[in-house]
Amino acid sequence: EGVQPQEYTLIKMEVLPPFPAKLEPLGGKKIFLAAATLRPETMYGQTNAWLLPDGKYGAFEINETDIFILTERAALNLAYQNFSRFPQKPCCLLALTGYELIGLHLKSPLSFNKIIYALPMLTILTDKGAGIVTSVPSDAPDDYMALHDLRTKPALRAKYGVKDEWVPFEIVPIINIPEFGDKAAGKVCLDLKIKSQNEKEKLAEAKRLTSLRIYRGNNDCWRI
Ligand code: A2H
Repeated sequence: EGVQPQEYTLIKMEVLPPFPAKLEPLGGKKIFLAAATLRPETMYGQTNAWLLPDGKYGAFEINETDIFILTERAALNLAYQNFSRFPQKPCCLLALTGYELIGLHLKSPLSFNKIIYALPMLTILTDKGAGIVTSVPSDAPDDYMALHDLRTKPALRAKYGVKDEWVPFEIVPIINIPEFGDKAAGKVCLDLKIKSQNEKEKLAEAKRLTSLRIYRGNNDCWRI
């Protein structure tokens, strides 16, 4: 099998004040966390963003007005698609760690909650997408379990300095899949008795089950 490019949709989530001291040098421009997704139609159900605490990120100048926070690798890929201040050259204004970004207040265009927060997910790969993930716990098993871990493990919240009020209170249902209901990820994770975000194999099966979709011709469900 040859290597094929993977096409993602990039979701821009605007960083809102209060800005952490670390981001102050960037003042004046719009700053976004940028997340890569295969499921842009689920953005109505987004409840937070995920990043890797130990991940290396940068604030990259994209054009006159916008700065994107993502991995260097993603910035390079964007630079080759005309998304960089300088053609084919990422322009990094500031190096950042995921840890420094936890708790950022974000505004996402379609999300039900006006403000959502950047939270830690420990299974993020920094060589995929943007290294930042938009969280849709209604439909994405990884997101559901990472949220479950944060909600049920005070020690995990303490380790990463996550305030209780940053953890989304409710899952926002958006798609009804007849066999699984409108919180398909949670239902499948429960059925498979998945205990944490680290259960890689079971989560792969949960993702397989929740992505077997057929288009039903009404707004209940798309199963493709
Ligand atoms: B998907 P593929 Cl609702 N590390 O978006 C880990 N996971 C990452 C990532 C990274 N660096 N970058 C993107 N992803 C996630 C929405 C979604 C996604 C739903 C349901 C399933 C689903 C909301 N999260 O993905 O390896 C992102 O999560 C199921 C696989 O390129 C992205 O789409 O196939 C998906 O993985 C890209 O995975």
